[in-house]
Amino acid sequence: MGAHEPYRAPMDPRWEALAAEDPEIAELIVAEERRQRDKIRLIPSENYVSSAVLAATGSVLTNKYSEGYPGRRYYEGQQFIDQIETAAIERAKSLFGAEHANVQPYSGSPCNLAVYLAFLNPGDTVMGMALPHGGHLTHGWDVSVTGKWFRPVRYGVRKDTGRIDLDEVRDVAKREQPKLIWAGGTAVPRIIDFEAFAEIAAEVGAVFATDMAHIAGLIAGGAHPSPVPHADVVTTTTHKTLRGPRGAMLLSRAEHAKSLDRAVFPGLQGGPHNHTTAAIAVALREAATPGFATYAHAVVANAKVLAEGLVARGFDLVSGGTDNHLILVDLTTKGIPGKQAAKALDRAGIELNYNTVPFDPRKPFDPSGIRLGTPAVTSRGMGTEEMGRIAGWIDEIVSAPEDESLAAATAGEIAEFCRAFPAPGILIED
Ligand code: DSN
Repeated sequence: MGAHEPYRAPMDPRWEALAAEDPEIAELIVAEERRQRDKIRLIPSENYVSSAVLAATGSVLTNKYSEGYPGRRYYEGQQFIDQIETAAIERAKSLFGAEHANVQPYSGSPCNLAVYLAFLNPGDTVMGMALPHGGHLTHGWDVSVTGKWFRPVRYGVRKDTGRIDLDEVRDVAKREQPKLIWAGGTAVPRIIDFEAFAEIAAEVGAVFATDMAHIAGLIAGGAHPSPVPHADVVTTTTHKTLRGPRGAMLLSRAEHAKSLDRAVFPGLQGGPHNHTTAAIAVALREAATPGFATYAHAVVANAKVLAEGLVARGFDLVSGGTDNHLILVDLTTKGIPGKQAAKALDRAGIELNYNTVPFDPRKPFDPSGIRLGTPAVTSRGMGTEEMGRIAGWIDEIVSAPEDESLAAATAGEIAEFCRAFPAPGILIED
């Protein structure tokens, strides 16, 4: 075990095998488990999956190839894999009310690429939210293949409100005639008017795609409006608010099923990751329970209270607050850059992102803001009372980012605080 901390394997023969075979990696995994236990994790795209989801991802399904789709495979031995993938598909369709689902995309970016391959030719125009305003790389940002091989045009938020300006969206769409319009993003704290986007897309004859990766769990739990009735295609990762494994899904109208399926396989991918498919199925079953709906509503309630706690302490929130799980803070008025704040908070036991804010004069690698959210803390049972405490800790550290003794004392206090809120899937005790 060398110089590392003492390692206590959980009572699981597979873990014991890992510890015996490769103690270096075993120790690092356990160290990460301990880190996830002892910190307040506020990265809005992260969560804690259940032990059931973890068990499925760590299963023998990783041994199996299954190119194709259930009933139409290029490999033998699919007796059980077909049933697993079919269960995942049916659960996805039922949970989100979709006519078609594809659960094979490896993750969010390849999932979004499948939309391009299904509907566009290279050089066609794609319209998405600008990355610094909260969009995603794959919605046509310059450095992404989607901005290099297609012609990107963009919309953003208004400077005075921090919210999407639908008049601007309509103007850009009419002027640029995109073939594909994206809604959704990675730093959007407000509800998106999916119906209005669909109307604009219909006016210009564009395909309307929504990337609901951040909010999929809130939608599943009934705590956020759904894009499914309005969009031609909806993409999502499965590991954010939805609380599944690292994977992705496409949902669409039946008319687009064939072209999307062909785009995923054989257009972009080979064999699906069957262990992920099984874990997606498990997560979707969990997401259909009343307990998940309670969680989804609590995520939003917690975010609102955390946002209010920050506003009360003089923080400048983009759009003034939140409707979902995510809060974007412009730290300019606090006189500290986002990265310095995020690093100081991490040392103090609070993990969040440094992030650009709309119209940010600073560079993306050293921006003006921080991005935080409540999915993970809600999954471990923290409620509105705890959000007030978290806002207080954030304020203390951001006000004294170089005070290392304060950071160390706060980290200890937070580790102790976290012990009262056992996290799903975290078994380590020492
Ligand atoms: N990496 C994701 C996020 O953190 O929002 C987006 O791809």
